[in-house]
Amino acid sequence: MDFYTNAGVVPIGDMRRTHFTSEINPDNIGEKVTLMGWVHILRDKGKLKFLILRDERSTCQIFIHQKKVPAELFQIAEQLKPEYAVSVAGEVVEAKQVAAGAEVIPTSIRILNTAERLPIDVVEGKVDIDLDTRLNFRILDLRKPTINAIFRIQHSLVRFAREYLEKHEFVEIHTPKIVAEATEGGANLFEVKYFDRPAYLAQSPQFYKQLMLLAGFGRVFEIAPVFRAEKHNTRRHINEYTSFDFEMSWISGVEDVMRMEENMLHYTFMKTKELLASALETLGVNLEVPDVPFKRIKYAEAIDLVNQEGKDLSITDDLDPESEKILGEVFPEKFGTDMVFITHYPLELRPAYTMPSTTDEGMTESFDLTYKGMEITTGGQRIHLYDLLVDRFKAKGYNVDNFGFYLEPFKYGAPPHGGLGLGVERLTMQLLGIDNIREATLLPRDRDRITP
Ligand code: AMO
Repeated sequence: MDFYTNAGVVPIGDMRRTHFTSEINPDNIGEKVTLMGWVHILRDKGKLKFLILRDERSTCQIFIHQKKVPAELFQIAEQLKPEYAVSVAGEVVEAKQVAAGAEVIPTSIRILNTAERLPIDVVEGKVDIDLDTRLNFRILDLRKPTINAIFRIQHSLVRFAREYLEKHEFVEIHTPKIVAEATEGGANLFEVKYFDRPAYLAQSPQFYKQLMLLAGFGRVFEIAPVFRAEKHNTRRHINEYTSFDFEMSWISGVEDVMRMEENMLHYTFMKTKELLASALETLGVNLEVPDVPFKRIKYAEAIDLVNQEGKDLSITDDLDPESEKILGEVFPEKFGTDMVFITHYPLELRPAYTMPSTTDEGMTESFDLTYKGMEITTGGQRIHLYDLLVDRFKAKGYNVDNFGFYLEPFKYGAPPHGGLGLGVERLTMQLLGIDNIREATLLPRDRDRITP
């Protein structure tokens, strides 16, 4: 078949994009430009056609007046349909009636590819479609500027958090995702068939990031997928998420870890606010940058606060989603902030590797960071002393023989250390005020979904 026999479809070897749609403004009036993008909206008024062309940056109006363009071009314009991929060459002219203040009068339009009738709208706000249908057609869904903007913000969050850590001597590492043991407890582990023995998908890079400190790296970080066999579909859990982990040696206590995180997030928020202003505007989000230091309260105080609001939790109970929500309302009222560290969790609620507290009996040198009423980070000081570590593993009921690869290296001068794991999707959803974590996940994996 000849790919180029469709009317208007021609080879593209002789054309180059010169501008993004976002660059069509009064500064460029009189310039000859070539744009490439999708037919976002086509307002057809017979002899006058207004083509809104969309590319990865923005949109731009192409004004096609039958009397002012070649007949052949007008014929091509008549064939255009939503989401056709096109290139448009023409001249920038002033257009006071459009937001950009300029539009393009085309001298040539080429159809680079046609599009079938769309199963979901790519133009915002036309019809409300349910999330499940949108996720079925996620690739088209992501073409919507407001959906696309979520992931530009997510990229910015990861980019500047990474930048901050790199400035502070952290080394990026890549650790195995096929592992022999659970790091966070056995309940939500995915088993995989690994040749003739069982293996698991990593729930966290926990053991390996710690071991890399024992290997002499000083400070490490990793941004990678982790897997949790969560049994329930909730708005805050997915089965594969992106974990932003860091781990640092030679700390004098868990405070050092919290300080690193709050400064990292402050930097990340500031940079995102400054450099992604237009994506934030597309999403209608006014990003408030929390002051540093973030507020800190102890777990016992958090339990008191939720109990004052009518709950009946004991110190060893987990903060359930309802309690987190209560705290999300109480924190701004009481402390004037929605970014709060909760510290000193009880031993019962923390994994075996967590350093017991020397000041608060039965508690740990650990923390969660809550943002707008949701946990976004867990972290803490780790046990670096071999004997204590083995005791804690036994106390949690583990067979220490299975953890030799992790425990053994602690015999050889492990440095005091600590670190944290931050959920990238949760950070994104809370920052943007998104209700369901799937919206902040490019291609979500949940109990019912493993495609697209
Ligand atoms: P934890 O299990 O609390 O700690 O996870 C750390 C952070 O990961 C995010 N998160 C999730 N996000 C989406 N879907 C899920 N199912 C999900 N589960 C967790 C949350 C959470 O705060 N190894 C420790 C971290 C550490 O101490 O370094 C750990 O994994 O944002």
